[in-house]
Amino acid sequence: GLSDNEWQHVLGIWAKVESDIPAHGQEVMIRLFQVHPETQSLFAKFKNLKTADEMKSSDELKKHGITVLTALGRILKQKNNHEQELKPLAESHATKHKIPVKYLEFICEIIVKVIAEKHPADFGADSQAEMRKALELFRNSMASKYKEFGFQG
Ligand code: BLA
Repeated sequence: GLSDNEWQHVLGIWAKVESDIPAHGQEVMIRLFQVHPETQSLFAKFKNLKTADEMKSSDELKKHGITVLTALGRILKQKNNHEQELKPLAESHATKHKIPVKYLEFICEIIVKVIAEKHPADFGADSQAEMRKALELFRNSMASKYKEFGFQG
């Protein structure tokens, strides 16, 4: 897990994300689809969105970005004790959406990049490393819960 000090830094940065969840979420989803187009095909409701402009004007996509970052924020706030918060998410992602762990890696790396671009003064190399560590913890727990739900991920 992370130390108290590391969690304090991670949640301090997350407070900046929360200053505008819709904008951060939108940017994360658009970037994910552009850098890793294969991820877009997992979403029946986003398959029709072709250009960045179409993505930007989609209320559904904006809503999904909010859902993603809100859920992730809740999990991060549990620090090293996210089991209860994470379980339903792992279940839906293992049994219903079937999202490979690799794609979780993709989105986590994009989240770090988007935060770095939007908050360059507050999110230097050390902070980025702490955030990556927190996101890795999240992913590892997802991966091990996936297996409990019979999905190899
Ligand atoms: C749906 N994804 C959801 C939901 C939540 C999240 C809370 C709705 C509730 C549920 O179905 O469990 C949460 N999504 C997240 C989080 C991340 C995220 C915390 O991306 C990242 C930190 N889910 C993924 C990834 C993909 C994904 C990497 O984690 C795709 C590359 C897909 N999530 C996905 C899909 C749905 C979903 C396809 C259903 C969307 C819908 O049709 O409403």
